[in-house]
Parts: sequence; C-alpha cells; structure tokens
Amino acid sequence: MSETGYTPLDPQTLPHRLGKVSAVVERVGDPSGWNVREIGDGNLNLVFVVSGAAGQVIVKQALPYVRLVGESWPLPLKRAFFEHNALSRQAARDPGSVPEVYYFNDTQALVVMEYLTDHVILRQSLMKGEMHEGLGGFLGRFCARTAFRGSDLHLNAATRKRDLALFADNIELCDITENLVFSDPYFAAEMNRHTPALDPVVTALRADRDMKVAAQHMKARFANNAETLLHGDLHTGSIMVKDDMARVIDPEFATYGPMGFDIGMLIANFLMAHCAQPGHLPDQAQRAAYQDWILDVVTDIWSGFAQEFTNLWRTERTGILYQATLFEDQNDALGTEQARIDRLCAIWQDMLGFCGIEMHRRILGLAHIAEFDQITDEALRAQCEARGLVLGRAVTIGRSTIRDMDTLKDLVRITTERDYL
Ligand code: SR1
Ligand code: MG
Repeated sequence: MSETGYTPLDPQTLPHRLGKVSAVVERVGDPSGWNVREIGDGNLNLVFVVSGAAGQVIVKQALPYVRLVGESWPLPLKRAFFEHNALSRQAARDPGSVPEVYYFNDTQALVVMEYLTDHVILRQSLMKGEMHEGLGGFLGRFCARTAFRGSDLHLNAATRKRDLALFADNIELCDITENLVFSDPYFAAEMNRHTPALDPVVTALRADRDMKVAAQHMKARFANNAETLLHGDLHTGSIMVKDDMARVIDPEFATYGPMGFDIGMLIANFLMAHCAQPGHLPDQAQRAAYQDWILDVVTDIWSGFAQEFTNLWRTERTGILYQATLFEDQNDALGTEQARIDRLCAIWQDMLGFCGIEMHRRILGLAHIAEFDQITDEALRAQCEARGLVLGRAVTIGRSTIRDMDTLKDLVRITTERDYL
C-alpha cells in the first residue's frame, strides 16, 4: 500500500478488497464466487468486470500515471473524483444516458458501476458496419441536455459557480486536451506519430498559418469559455451500444467549457469513421450505404441537439442568462427566438471548429483511433487518413461559411471521394 493508502487493484486482490462493500456484494453475490477480468483498453485506467452468482459490475480504477505511456507520465488519481461527479450530474440532467454508479472510493480512485450487458464500444461496431436505430437522436439530446442544464441558462448562479470551481481543479486532464488536441498536431511534438506516407500532407498542414491560427482560436474558446459542464472526451470510444440502446461512459475529462466542444468532438469521430470505411468494408455498395448511414447519424446528432436545446430554452430557461423578465414577460417572443437562434449559430460554429481539430489530432498526435490504426494496408490507411486531414482543415477553416448540415455533408462527400497522396 502507498503512503496515501491507494493501491492498484488486480484480479487476484479485488475480491478481498471489495468483498465487504455492501453495494458491490448486493449486486454480484458472495465474493468467494467472484470471477474478475481486467478489460481496460483505454489510454488511462484499469477496468475490471466482476461477475458472480447475483450479477456483474464494472470496477474502474485510475492509475497514478497515463497507462498508454507508462509511469514516466504521472497523472493524478483525482480524475476518478471528477468522473464520479460528472456521472452523477449527467444522470440527473439526462436520466438513463450513463451507467448507474453503485459505489465510489476517493482514496482508491475507483468507481463501481453498472455492467452494460452485451454492449460494445461504438467504435468497434462502426468498424463492423453495424447500424443502430435512434443513435444520433440519443447523442444529440445527451449533448443538449447536459450542455443546457449545466449552464447559466438553467442552473441558479450559485450552483453553477460552485460547480465551475469544483471542476476547475481537473487541471491535468484539461492540460492533456489543451496540448494533445489543440497544439501538438501542428508541430513535431515529441509524442506525435503518423503514418509515414502522410508526410507531404503533414508538412503542408504544419506550414498552414491559417490552420494554426484557427486551432489556437479554438484552444482559446476551449480554455476561456466556461459555458457548461462538458463530458470532455466524447468520442465513439466513450459510447457503448447494443442494438438500439446506447450509453455514454468515461467523463473523467469533465470540465467547464464551450457548448460546442462535446458535440464537435463527437461528430469528428463519426466523420473519421466515414473516412476509414475503405479499410473495413471492401464492398463498394455496402460501404457507400454505410457511409450514408454515418452521415444520417451526424444529421440526427445536430438536429436532436438543436431541437432539444430549443425545447429546453422554451421550458427550462431559469438561469441568469436571457431571463424571461426581458423577453416573455414583455411579450417579446421574437426577442427570445432571436437570442436562441444566435446561441445555436454560435454553438454550430464552435462545433465545426472543434470537429476539424479533433480529426487532426487523432491522425497526427499521440492518441489515435482504432478505425485508422487497424487498417493494416499502410497505403490504404494513409489514403483514408489524408482525407481525414483535408476534411478536418476544411471544416475548421470553413466554420463561419458552412451554414448548415447539407453543406457540411456535401463537403464530406466531395472531400472523401478524392485522393491526396
Ligand atoms: C494521454 S491521454 C490521450 C487521450 O486519451 C483520452 O481518451 C483522451 O482522448 C486523451 O486526449
Ligand atoms: Mg476515456
């Protein structure tokens, strides 16, 4: 055991360590019959499935370093505290959207939560060409409900300011995002890697002044615009699916930031899944149909977001912003609609700005995505990734001129049917 009392779990010690926690025993059964498997394949933590006579739970424990890199990159255990606090807020703001939490231990940096039977990580499902009914609507509503209900549009000012202060301490995970997402892709940072055949495109991108400036503008938006409590790492590896059911997991990067951030990262990951399909679905007709489905999901994410944001604007605008005393109470229905549309336009523009940058960092930075990495034919992988880089640039640079979803989808189609190497 360490000086602080923290000790990482392993499958052998876990039954002894958690076997007296009633919240766990109630759900799993007698610890003598527990079976424990470590299944963590993410970049940071330990994740165990604990099975017993009564059922199963997930035990997620933070390590004091970045798992992907090793002990040379220390990372505070307090991220489990932020994940726990974010999960409880998301559960209240969008009931049923996240796993239920059964137990939290701050010293051990662990969260015990619902095991989502037969669910898989969405990223895996996207590589197999599987479709999920209602996925885009679910994700769009999740983004809208968490964004709206975590902001000054809805919360009372004291609650929101206390929350802002609480999550402001998630410094080290914000630092990862600030560096790995917004800066490292645009210079030869030490931990970066990319497919060698991309060199000409990468050289051009890193010499692209407009792109570097745009990335720093978006970094400033992320760092300086504490609009709402973000999930902070909403990619397709942070979503679990089974048929038409979905849940959002892993909010350890939670922080206050701009409303367009989560939805921008999310849409980026769908657009990258689109770019990567030649490496996963060789049949051209099947691939085209699946890419269309991905774009339908992107459409549904945004329309689900905009509709739910509108609904909440009209029914739950109880915070200090755009107060009813200035609008509804003065029979100024047009004023409140004008303000709502302005806000949605600003979120749309931020969404596009963040989206393109996320595409770049997943191809050029430290943390890549399986959709590209698992394409074993290196020339094909480079072609797919080059389309992602070109599309990412077009989306971020074009954020003030891409006015609607049809324009965005046209841009995706035009960009991804060409070769850049
Ligand atoms: C060092 S952590 C790298 C990435 O993994 C997480 O999932 C976040 O996306 C982070 O940027
Ligand atoms: Mg994660």
